[in-house]
Amino acid sequence: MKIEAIHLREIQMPLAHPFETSFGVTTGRRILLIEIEADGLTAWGECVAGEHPYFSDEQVDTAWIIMEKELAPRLLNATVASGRDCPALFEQVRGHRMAKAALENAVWDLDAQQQGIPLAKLLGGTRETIPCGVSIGIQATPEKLMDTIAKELAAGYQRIKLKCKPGWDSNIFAMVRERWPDILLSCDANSAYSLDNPAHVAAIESWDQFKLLMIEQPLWYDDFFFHAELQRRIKTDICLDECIRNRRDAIAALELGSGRILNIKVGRVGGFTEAIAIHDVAHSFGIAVWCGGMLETGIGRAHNIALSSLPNFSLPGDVSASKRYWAQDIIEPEVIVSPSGTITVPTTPGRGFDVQRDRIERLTVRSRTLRRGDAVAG
Ligand code: OSB
Ligand code: MG
Repeated sequence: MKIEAIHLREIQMPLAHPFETSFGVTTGRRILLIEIEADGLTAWGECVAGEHPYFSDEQVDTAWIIMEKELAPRLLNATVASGRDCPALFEQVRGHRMAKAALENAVWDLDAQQQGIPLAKLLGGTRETIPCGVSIGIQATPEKLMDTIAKELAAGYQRIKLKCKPGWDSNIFAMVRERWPDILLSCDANSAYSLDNPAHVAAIESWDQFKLLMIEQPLWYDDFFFHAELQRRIKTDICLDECIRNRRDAIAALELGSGRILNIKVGRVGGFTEAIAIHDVAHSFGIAVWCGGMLETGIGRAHNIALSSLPNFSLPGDVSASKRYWAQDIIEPEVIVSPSGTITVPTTPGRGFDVQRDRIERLTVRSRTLRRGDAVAG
């Protein structure tokens, strides 16, 4: 494949509901979309970098610059046989994995279209449907949270994940467990706790009573060692999110015993090639994985659905219906979840959801096109 043009654009979309985590509140998203053109086809990628460098060190504006100045020119000067060629092409650039993933994933999308097969198949997917959970942000009151959980369970979601932080944790879990003793329930701290704080350690140790499916990234975002110490002290499985950047991290963490479940986010790990490699590492350790979410539009969501169809994505992911996030999504059809809490993996060529180009145009606040021939990297 010779990519002829790469279009970068930023769209802005208000979230249907504000999303609060231990690191802050998000009310609207600034989202970078990538469109690539080759041989009469167009394919899309979504950059999951946030508005601020709070979840990871990347952010929308850094991702834009790195894509524009470094990554897109490299792709436009190369011939690639598949998305698997992108990591080597981008290797000189350190980090910036969310920026790399947006471009690499668009190449996979293009490859699937050219071959006339579903993206899920191209990635090695085997599932016809994927199990879905929801990630529920910190709410203004416990009553609001209870109402939200009731609504999501009624919609069919198979697992409830609660964002937590000191002060919005043990009391909340107790209340939820009292009303729903048996649901699949997990929590995500986004690194809000420290082993240096005895009150934090005592709190986490007390959570075994709540029979949580997992505790996601309780400690530092870049740590394996202290998560292993914590995992030895509790029965509940620790799930790692932020600290797993690549397959070597996955091996290090699983060898150390830092956790017993992995959340794979294709943006966080730099693209589908690395996501598949981490999936395979986890499988070789007998560890289950699930697909995380980053408040994506339908384009990133379609890519997450395809990835979730791989065999070792055996736990419900944070891949939920479009309407949980957006009054109106930018794809057609929107992503819907069945009453039994599943999403059907598309069987049509490529990502399986069309983009609503007019709507994307209207939401665009800046755009830039780079073409083969006039692009120089660095
Ligand atoms: O840690 O999984 C996370 C959203 C933004 C940043 C980090 C996380 C999340 C979520 C939301 O939990 C998942 C989703 O529904 O997209
Ligand atoms: Mg997380």
